[in-house]
Amino acid sequence: MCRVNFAKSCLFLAAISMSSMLSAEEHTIEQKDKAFVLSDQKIETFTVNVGDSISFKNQDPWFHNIFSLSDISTFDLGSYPKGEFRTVKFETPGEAEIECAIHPQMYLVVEVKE
Ligand SMILES: [Cu+2]
Repeated sequence: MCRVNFAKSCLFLAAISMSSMLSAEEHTIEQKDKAFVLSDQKIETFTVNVGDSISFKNQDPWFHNIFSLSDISTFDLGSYPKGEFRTVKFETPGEAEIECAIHPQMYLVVEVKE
């Protein structure tokens, strides 16, 4: 009986560690006061692992856009109002420069690690 329970716990622990290795993280960065903000702090760089995604959430009473012309990630997710967000998944290691077409002062470097 004890052995069966032991084997079950081992399987359980193995499943947990595998899922944590496989599951990519989902981060949220706010667009606030025309800046990229994390935990009420303005940030200019942010590091993620390959496979992670970032949701950019508009917290300002005006539209924001999100785009990147970087080698590792090229996209333009359009403009969106307060309360909405756009999600970007990073699948290539390197650096991505994230900008807002409406506010040129908004600039974030995402470092994607392998
Ligand atoms: Cu903006």
